[in-house]
Amino acid sequence: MLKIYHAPVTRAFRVIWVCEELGLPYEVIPVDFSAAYRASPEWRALNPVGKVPVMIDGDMTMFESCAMMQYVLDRYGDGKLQPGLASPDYPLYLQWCWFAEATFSRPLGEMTNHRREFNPPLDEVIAEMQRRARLSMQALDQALSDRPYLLGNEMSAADISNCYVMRGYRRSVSDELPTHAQAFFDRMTALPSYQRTVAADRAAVIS
Ligand SMILES: N[C@@H](CCC(=O)N[C@@H](CS)C(=O)NCC(=O)O)C(=O)O
Repeated sequence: MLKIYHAPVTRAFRVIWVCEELGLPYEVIPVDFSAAYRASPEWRALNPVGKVPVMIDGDMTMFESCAMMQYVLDRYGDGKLQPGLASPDYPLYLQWCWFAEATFSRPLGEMTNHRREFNPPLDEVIAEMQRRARLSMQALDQALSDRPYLLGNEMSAADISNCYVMRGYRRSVSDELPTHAQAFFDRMTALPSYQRTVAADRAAVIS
């Protein structure tokens, strides 16, 4: 069974959601998110840069949440939640999957790191990161202006991945989303798989 090392609200949320949507069994292993534990040799052996998450499948260990998502889809997804290589939607799928982590998530993560490392945080750094995050949100809003999901009528893992980042945007930038992005967020978070993911995420606490 897939073992997903996770701390509440962090990035394995998207991997758990994909598993829930596929009906795939998985086990969540709560991780101590303290800087001290993440710097420990034990955790660094699993994630050499001391970040969360990590996933183990048999004798395979990997980090990077979007790579995990793609691994799960390719190995266990049976063609669900992603277009095939020959589909005209395939490049768009890659674009939005990479966008979620490489572009949209980036200023949000920098804001979190900055707040953690600098006390008080520099207002101009936070304002610049919010500006960048807003630009990404506008790009998503525009893309969703004529379609329910990023690729059209079919939901894909690109939607799951970006919706996860929208949660962070609501916490760190604004809980008011532009019209189409809000409709998308409402549609995605009404899914039973989302509700089950929220429950699994909340339960990922060290006992
Ligand atoms: N690109 C990585 C980013 C991992 C990441 O930044 N994880 C956050 C939690 S969501 C973390 O561990 N932050 C602690 C830090 O960067 O010091 C992924 O998608 O897995």
